[in-house]
Amino acid sequence: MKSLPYFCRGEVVRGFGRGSKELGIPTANFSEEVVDSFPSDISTGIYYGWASVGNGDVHKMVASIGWNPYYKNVKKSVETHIIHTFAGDFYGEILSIIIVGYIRPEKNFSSLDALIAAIQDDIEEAKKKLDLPEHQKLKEDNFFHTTTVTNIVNGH
Ligand code: ADP
Ligand code: RBF
Ligand code: MG
Repeated sequence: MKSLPYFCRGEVVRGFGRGSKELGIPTANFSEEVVDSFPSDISTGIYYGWASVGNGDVHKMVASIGWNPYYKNVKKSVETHIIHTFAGDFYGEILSIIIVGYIRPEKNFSSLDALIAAIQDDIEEAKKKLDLPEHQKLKEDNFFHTTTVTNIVNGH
């Protein structure tokens, strides 16, 4: 995947409201425009990387890109679960992410519990991978240190 690492910024919009309620794993969704702007060589699947809300701290993240086969979505989505506990929601804020590496393809599951267990494994995998020295550099990237993150900008 030649587009990795992929730098992406956009407003956090409302999704189906399933992440927190059904799964206990909230995912910040990007708008359709941002989803449509993704390069075609970033295939659907589960990824790990870095994320920051507004001008906030940089945290580890896992992201799901695709159609959520378990839910049979018709629209492609890009959803980021930030591995950090926030005080509340941040709809309307600007989320900046760097997609660093690929974990696995999207799968269908026979139960909600199996989907949740798979996501928990993804989170553990992301935590481990992002501790590697080669990935620490991207955490410090200037992309996260622009002083005024006011506009929706795609790319670097
Ligand atoms: P939706 O379907 O609207 O995306 P979710 O249940 O997936 O709803 O919840 C996502 C929302 O939860 C995000 O848009 C954000 O405002 C909030 N949120 C709180 N903590 C986190 C987190 N650690 N990672 C991602 N989103 C979070
Ligand atoms: N949905 C699926 O249908 N299949 C998956 O394999 C899958 N893996 C995911 C992995 C991660 C790390 C995350 C954050 C989400 C994943 N989802 C998957 C998406 C999940 O169904 C979605 O976040 C909820 O439907 C809330 O929108
Ligand atoms: Mg969501």
